[in-house]
Amino acid sequence: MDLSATAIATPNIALIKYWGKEDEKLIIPKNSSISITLDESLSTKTSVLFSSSLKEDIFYINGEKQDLSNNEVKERFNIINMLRQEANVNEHVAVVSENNFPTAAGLASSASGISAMVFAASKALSLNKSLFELGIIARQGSGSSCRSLAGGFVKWEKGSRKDGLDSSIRQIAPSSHWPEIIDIIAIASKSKKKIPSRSGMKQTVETSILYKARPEYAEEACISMEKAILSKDFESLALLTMRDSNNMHALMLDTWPPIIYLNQTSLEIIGEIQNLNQSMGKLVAAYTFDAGPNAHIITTKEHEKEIRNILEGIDGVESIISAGIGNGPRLLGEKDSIIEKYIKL
Ligand code: 2P0
Repeated sequence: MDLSATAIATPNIALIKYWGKEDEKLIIPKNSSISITLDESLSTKTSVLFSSSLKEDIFYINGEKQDLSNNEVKERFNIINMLRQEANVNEHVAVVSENNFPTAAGLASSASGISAMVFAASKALSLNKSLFELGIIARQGSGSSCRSLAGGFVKWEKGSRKDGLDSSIRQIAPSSHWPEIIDIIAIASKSKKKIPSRSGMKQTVETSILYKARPEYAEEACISMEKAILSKDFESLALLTMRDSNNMHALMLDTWPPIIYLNQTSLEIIGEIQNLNQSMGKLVAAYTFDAGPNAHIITTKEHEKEIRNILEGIDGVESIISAGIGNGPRLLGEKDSIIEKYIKL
């Protein structure tokens, strides 16, 4: 019996970040986080096939066969086993995934990849799961991926249960609530990051002196951010976003040995966005950086041209991608399957 599905999912950009785990194994975060799910300007397409004609589990990302005996890959892929067990399916699985943007360059490819995989696998297995339930599974593959399961503005609640069953997502508002918002991404390096987020955040929690203050502050920042989103208060959103990015990167620097993701280009972008806001007499744009040097400039459509011009003039900006707010994952048809592109059945 063949069970298959193909889905598209997109990355999310966190305005209030996740950087530290309460439970390493279950991936329960130290604090809640809030993000915007991006539209399909950046996307991951994933096909999943459970079939008795497969002799082993197979996993491809961008045409590269993944080593399922590698611990990191195994940990992430385990979410397929969770779903397979729940559906009482014993067949082997093929998972094939393609990104239309650089993998592991701080553009959250794991978030769109894992959310597309969970979404497609649950559909292939006809598991009728709510977003909240899917979020609990996706979170265990990669924390931030759960936020890509819903569109618009999304909160990942840290929850309070030891088993993590209340640590999942809630949509604050759909994309239609504030469609003017965009994310202008300045690629400041396409190379793979040196320190993976997973080990980086562990090091920060273990060694940073300043980290102790983060969980409480970030929880409050989430409450303020939700209010700013619901009332479409851009200046509050911008201030909270920039301060949270600064906070996280300060903690990274305070980690021992220090973790530095920002480069000279990133710092220049911070300065230019500060200059722009100052010259406008109000906050019209906010910078935020994940585990990499690429800048995400959160702004509204009316400022896109001006900000692109500024970014184009900065040394080291390799390319610029604009993305709007997206609607979350969607299912594609059978003819869109990419399984046979890489696997002979
Ligand atoms: C975020 N990042 O909130 C933060 C900001 C990077 C910086 O979530 O260990 O790949 O798989 O749960 O989700 C990246 O970490 O880490 C991340 P795991 P994940 O978007």
